[in-house]
Amino acid sequence: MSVDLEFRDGAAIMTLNRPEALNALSFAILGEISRVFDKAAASKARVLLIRGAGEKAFCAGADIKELRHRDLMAQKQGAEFGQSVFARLPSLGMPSVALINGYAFGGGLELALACTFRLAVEKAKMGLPEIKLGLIPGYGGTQRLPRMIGEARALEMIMTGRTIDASEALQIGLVNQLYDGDPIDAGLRFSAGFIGYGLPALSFAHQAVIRAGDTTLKEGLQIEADLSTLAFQTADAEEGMAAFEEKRKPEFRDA
Ligand code: CO8
Repeated sequence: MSVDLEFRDGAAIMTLNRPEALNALSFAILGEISRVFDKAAASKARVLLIRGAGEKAFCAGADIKELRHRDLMAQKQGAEFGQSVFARLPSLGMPSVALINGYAFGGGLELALACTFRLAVEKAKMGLPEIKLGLIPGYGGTQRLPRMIGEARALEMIMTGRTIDASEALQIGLVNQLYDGDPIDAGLRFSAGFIGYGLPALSFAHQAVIRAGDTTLKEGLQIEADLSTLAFQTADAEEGMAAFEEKRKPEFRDA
């Protein structure tokens, strides 16, 4: 049982490595995920790819066997802990991509929802089945899913616990793309679409879009104006605009 981290071609690759329990998220694993986030953030990686070990699952959710017989405060702290770990993703300083190679249920789907992007294999199955356990999502699902796919569809998924397949997930905008073959290769291919741009601008774009979900249009436009102004202050912006005028390829330096 571990969370592994390796680096390849500019990517930090985090693997939930507990295939015997379909990579279920014990509280210890949540702690390990947070430590891996620290290491990825301190590295020179330009994207974080997240995958599950084994053939069957990305992650089957919170470790159900750990959730029983805990008092009220422990349950609340458990939800807040998981939420706080996943909430770190948008401010890691690099985009993140969930590679959904099989089941992504409950907390596993909630981890994927907190990533910048999601790719899935054709056979992937996704859902928030907590209602079947007498529960509701606790790691951000009730908040991020409606922002991503709309309230009616999110309520249907949450209140019926229905499992959806990859093609439906693609159709409703829950995943960005389907892939086949090696997940890391697929993640790297997808990341090639943005990995060469400056990390500050990528981060500002991500922050502006994420924060839109927390606020009014008026305030959101102010956030956009502020972050756009901040982007102008970077050396990368100067380089990007100079390169346009000089008809050459820009060389961004993340500064
Ligand atoms: N937790 C613990 N163990 C799990 C989990 C899980 N979520 N999912 C699977 N496992 C274990 C099984 O117990 C089994 O172990 P064992 O061999 O020791 O019995 C092993 O993984 C393989 O699982 P299955 O034999 O069930 O494999 P199948 O291919 O038959 O079925 C499924 C796969 C459909 C994914 C099935 O395992 C399943 O339904 N799993 C549970 C999915 C689920 O309900 N997830 C939501 C969990 S709740 C949640 O995420 C709430 C988050 C917020 C909590 C906040 C509070 C702190």
